[in-house]
Amino acid sequence: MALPWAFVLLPALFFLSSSVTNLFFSNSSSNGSGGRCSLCPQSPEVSFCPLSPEVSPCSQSPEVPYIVSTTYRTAYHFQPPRNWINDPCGLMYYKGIYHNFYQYNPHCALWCWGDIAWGHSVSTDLVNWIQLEPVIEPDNPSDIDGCWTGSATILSGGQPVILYTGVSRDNCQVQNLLFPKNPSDPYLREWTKAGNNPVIQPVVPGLNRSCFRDPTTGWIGPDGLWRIAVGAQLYSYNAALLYKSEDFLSWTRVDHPLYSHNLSNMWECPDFFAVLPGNNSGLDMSVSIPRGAKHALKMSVGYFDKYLIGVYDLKRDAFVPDTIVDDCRLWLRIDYGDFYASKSFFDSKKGRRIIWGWSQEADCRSDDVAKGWAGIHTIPRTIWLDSDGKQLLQWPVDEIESLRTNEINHQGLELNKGDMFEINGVDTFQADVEIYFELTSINAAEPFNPSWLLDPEKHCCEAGASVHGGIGPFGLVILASNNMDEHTVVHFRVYKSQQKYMILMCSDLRRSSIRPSRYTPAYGGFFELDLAKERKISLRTLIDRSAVESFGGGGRVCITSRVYPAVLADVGRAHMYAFNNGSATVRVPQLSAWTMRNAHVNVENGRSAI
Ligand code: DQQ
Repeated sequence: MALPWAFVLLPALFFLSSSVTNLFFSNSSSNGSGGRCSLCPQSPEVSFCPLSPEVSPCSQSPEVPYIVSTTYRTAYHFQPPRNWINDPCGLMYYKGIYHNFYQYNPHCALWCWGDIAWGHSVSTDLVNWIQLEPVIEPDNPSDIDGCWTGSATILSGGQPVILYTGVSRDNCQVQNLLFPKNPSDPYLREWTKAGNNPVIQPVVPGLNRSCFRDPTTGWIGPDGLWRIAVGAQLYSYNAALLYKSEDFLSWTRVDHPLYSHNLSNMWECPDFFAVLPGNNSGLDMSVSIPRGAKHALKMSVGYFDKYLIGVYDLKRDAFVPDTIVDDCRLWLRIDYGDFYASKSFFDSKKGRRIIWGWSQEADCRSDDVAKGWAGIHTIPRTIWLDSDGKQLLQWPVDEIESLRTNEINHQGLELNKGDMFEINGVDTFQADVEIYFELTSINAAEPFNPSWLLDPEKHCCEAGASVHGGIGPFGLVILASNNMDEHTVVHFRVYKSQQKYMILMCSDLRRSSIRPSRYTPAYGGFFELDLAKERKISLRTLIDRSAVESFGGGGRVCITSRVYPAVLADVGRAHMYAFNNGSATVRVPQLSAWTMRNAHVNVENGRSAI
């Protein structure tokens, strides 16, 4: 049985070279009974469907000491100066400005029934942001209990509009429309709620009217009319319901959904977009889509953002997945970690599609109140379809590289079983690390068991970094204290499945903090790689204090994690290592790392800058 693990560094005993040391794994702290693994995965506290109207409104967050509110605050991820955020809503590029609208509680650091408004920030580079006034707050019968998630669409004449879910009394969810008061203002500071709101009511046979929300960005359908999809739970199935309109004002439901499924939980925050296999240029859904394009349908379900690849069948006006997989546990995920409610948009400035999601805190609500803030958005990622047409790839937008400084490089390292190579010279709490692992042989790959695909988190618990394998585990140990009682591991393991190779990537948080009551699972996902052709597996990890975003295999598996190491608060210094604990030697032909500077993210009073 795989035991919970702890490793202790004994450099004097296993010293190999000036910088590569041997890794000594100890399970002495294990209780041998599954220990922390039995807690993995745990459910985070916040659950959204159905939302309970009994959640009481919260009071103003108390004044907290500066140190508490800043220790785990990210330095280059998107978050407002204070209070709660969740889903990214209407993202768009308009008149030279990027806009991020988001679910926001202007009153405190908790999600509270009746409080949720739309925050608004603007940027010229997707890195530095200025916070503006919230654009909408609940003040109307059609959104009196909350202005929930929605999307922006730029209409054919260039005019932006927003559709969002309003929660009216008794948790009845409806769709509302917003217009900018002054479309010539590139900052779009003020918006007006349409007089005829709600423009879509929950009147569908069998619809649960408390599970009818999160309209997508509009696209042009086969008849030249606008289409949107809305996430819905009906008595016997879950769906992205389809609506059409000529003018975006009056909407008719199409008599069949865009797509539906009878097993999974409610589909929140659907997203529907076109992609070209092997081409990282984005496609604009409000113009005609070229031949050969495929479509991706993403839905936020359970605790993950899942997606299907298929085609938009113009005759049937419906999404048809390339492969029907009944068990939605097997659906691919945009991110295998703490990442939810993502939304993508077409960036007309650079001709790419960008996606980002919400990463919620994994500490306690009382910590959030003490910090005075909760929730971040991930780094915006370019998203496109792999050349095999089967899976989406993601990579942090290039703009984020403008924050890189103090570059360090290593070439030609060799990591034998048990080796650790310390990466020095960068700020280990704010870093961007890119590393290639080259396999010296693929013969030692262990057999793959397809049942692992059903629960990759469980397999990451069982096959942790201390469990020796054939090829792997190898990867990065980050945010490590001197005696290793705290550390986070991002690692790979290679398996052979008939003629192909399956790579497991884990982001193991089980030892990420000695503080109690954090949510510390081992996240994981699998991807396929043709190792007979390409022997290198890449890993890029962005570390930003309490946020760790990792991209494996060129963006095939992405895992976002939230960590709260005591070493960050108490010591202010941590270690970072490349390691190998598999029997096959792994080469590192290239390792680059940078310190990441602070971005200018929604600094308070920033709005005076425009
Ligand atoms: N968050 C919003 C809902 C959405 C959920 C409420 C997903 O509209 O379904 O804040 O995180």
